[in-house]
Amino acid sequence: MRTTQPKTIRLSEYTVPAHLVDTVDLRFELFDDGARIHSTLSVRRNPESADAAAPVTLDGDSLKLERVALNGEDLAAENYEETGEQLVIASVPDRFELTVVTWIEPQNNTRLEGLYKSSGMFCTQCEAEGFRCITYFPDRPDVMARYRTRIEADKASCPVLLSNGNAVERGDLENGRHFVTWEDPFPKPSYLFGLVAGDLVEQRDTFTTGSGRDIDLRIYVEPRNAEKCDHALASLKRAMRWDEENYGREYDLDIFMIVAVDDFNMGAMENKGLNIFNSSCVLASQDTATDLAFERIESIVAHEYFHNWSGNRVTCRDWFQLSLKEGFTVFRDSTFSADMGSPTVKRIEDATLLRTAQFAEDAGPMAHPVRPAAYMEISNFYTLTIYEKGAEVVRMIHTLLGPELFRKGSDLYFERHDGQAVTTDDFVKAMEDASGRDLSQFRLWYEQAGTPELMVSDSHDPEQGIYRLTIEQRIPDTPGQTDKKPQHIPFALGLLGPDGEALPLMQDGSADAEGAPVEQVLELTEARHTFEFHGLPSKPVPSLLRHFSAPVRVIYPWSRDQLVFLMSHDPDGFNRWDAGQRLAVDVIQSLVGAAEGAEIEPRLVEAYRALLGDSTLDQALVAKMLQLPSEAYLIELADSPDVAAIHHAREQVLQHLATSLREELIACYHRNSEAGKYELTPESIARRSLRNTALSWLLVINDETGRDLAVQQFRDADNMTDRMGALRALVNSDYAAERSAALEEFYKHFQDDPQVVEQWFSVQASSDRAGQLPQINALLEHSAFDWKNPNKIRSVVGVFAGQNLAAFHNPDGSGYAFLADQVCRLDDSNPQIAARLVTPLTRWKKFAPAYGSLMRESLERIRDKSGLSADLYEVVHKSLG
Ligand code: 0A1
Ligand code: ZN
Repeated sequence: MRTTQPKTIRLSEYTVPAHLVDTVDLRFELFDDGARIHSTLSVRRNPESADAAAPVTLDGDSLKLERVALNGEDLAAENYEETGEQLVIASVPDRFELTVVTWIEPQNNTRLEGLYKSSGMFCTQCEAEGFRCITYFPDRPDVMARYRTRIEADKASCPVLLSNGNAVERGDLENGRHFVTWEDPFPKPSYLFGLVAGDLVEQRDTFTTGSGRDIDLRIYVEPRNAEKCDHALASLKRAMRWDEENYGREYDLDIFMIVAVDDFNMGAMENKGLNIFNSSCVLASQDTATDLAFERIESIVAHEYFHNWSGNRVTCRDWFQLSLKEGFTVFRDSTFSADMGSPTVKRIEDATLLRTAQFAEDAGPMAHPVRPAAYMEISNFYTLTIYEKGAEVVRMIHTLLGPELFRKGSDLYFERHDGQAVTTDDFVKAMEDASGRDLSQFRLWYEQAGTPELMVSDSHDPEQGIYRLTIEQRIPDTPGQTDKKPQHIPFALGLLGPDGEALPLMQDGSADAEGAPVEQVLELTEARHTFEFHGLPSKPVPSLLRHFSAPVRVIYPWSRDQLVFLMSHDPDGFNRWDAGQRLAVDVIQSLVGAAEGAEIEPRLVEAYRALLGDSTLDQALVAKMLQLPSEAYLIELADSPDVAAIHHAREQVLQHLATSLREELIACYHRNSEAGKYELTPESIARRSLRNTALSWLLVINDETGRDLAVQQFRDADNMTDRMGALRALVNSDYAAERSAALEEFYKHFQDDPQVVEQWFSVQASSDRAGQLPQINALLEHSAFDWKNPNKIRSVVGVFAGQNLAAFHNPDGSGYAFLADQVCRLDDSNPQIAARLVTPLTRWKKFAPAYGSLMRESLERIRDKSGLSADLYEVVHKSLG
């Protein structure tokens, strides 16, 4: 058991750094058995620090210190203090040059923080606090310096040596070694430092900026992946152009590099000029990546690129401000993806993630504001709240200001703070100053945790033709926060007449219907508002919170008739989809715990029948509308959910739909299967999605025609979306022989491709047929499984606990015990991953007591593990507390 509690870091205790660093001169000597890092810093006292006599304090983690020198003179051990976490030198002049030499062992670094080895190459991950695992340094984002980095390594095993900025010198050394020196002219915090050394091939392209500068673009990969870079390169160029056109932001160095690494804790990292990517977020080919993977790669490449301005040129003052860069950058990449494809579909995807997973986080024990006030381990705060809710907050500012004023605000923000480390408040201030709007109440979105609930009620006065809409807001208590103030919420509204026509919104009785808008953004600022709409002889159907205009829950007593009506008439595509989801949720919920054979709403079947036959609607939207709400979402919506009952109810609805619509599904499959060249256009993607949904539904009812189509599609597919669609359908069916044959053949064919093997693991781990615990344990024993590789761990353990919910929540508690075992095992090698994986258990209070108490027991077992990491300590104690 961990006896010491990790220290809590508080925003209220922020003080400016006592010392600043202007330049950093690094020399990396890389060897097979370790690395020596020589670092020379030019340090000066910070005139803004209140503590004029403060010692110089540098952070370090797992370092072997070989030398400390001040202005070139070695310091004797009594002149500095080395604690486990810091190097402190008490007596220093106002300006000095500090040299530190450290020795580290990248080959034994399984935490994947700092400098480590992945598939034989050296690479770094320094956000948030990894730089201190390389050398002693004031490792905080408000210390910005200019870096010069010399890398020395064996020329045969590490022909490629990369770091931030521009390569300024290279040459050969003795003993078959060589070096390259890189210089980054832009001051940056240490978390943006990057280094790569290995045997890599490069794919090159160029981009000409709006002002006519040619930028050298390079993607570095292992030789076997050379053919999988085109999509990322094309995505990068689209992102570069988009940022110029939409934010006026040009790239600022002469070279932009991306490197793919197999072992990576997160998706990717925006190191200045040298983005490092998890291989799964950059490599793609028609044969190996699904449409979803292609879309994901485009958005992550854009995300990391956009950080060059929102994150790098303007960075965070401290880690409480993380959403300053992440929320804004997610908003930017999400708008970019919307522009590249279907905005409605992108909005549906974003809202689904938010409502399923971020709302759950906001209602759980780790709930925190977009700008947290305290943390123990910052790695635990790379959350959906910081990223996704943070992006929603920026989106709401965009909605409130409108596109022109928002652009004025972002221009002002970049201009005012270029080269600085700033706060979310500085961001909001720039938006206020540029627009003249008062966002003081809006700032509560950054300070208060929890998902606001809007209780909506309405009434109609036929005599006066007035429709009244009352909206009350309530923000639930979250850990450490009660009695919250009302927030400023943009609420987009439309009203529909009996034939589905959009009605003019007249809040004033004397207004003229002609000029009245048919959609309006109501601004909620009070706990309760009543809005009146005039000139309405009959009661309209309200279309509430269009486009999901705020990250809130809407509670309104929709009738099933109203939902069916909105599903086919709402001009807002998002709300059409939402009405379908609400109808399906209502139908499934009514079956939870109902007697076997209870009637399933015929209007749901008819609505889906209409959808399957509608070729006039955007097919990408139809494909989304056909997806039933996920089990995770149904669980999130329920109080005290009984997982088995929810799973069963959803299955019943799915089987009923598939049985009733069998003919339509087969027709839909064939209609969307016209032979044709594989394309990555929105239309082709929608077709593949529709036919694979149809296939999966047919196999849910073990339909023989469906089985034959799946077997044939699996064999003949010319792309991974179709091959995986067929495999998934078979794996989730009761056709055991076809399932095993397909799994075996798939593995045989793709066993040398780690990213495809990860998909192969996931499809099994997520399946209630192929992913029961004995099979999951067998996957962990599989020769392709690797406990050191986060992707493999996520694709089996993470997918099982996060997506195979009926199996994970097995009433005997075996799923929980399994997860606890894996988390404990991982905590010793990679605490960041362990602390992420434990998330499903932390929600124990939400579940029906029979589940909750077993979840709690597993959490307690983790709590009692000896040598618990700070990462896991924080998550486990906060969720048990
Ligand atoms: N800043 C990166 C994500 C990232 C965060 C933390 C990491 O290690 C703890 C690694 C990457 C992004 O937003 O893409
Ligand atoms: Zn980011």
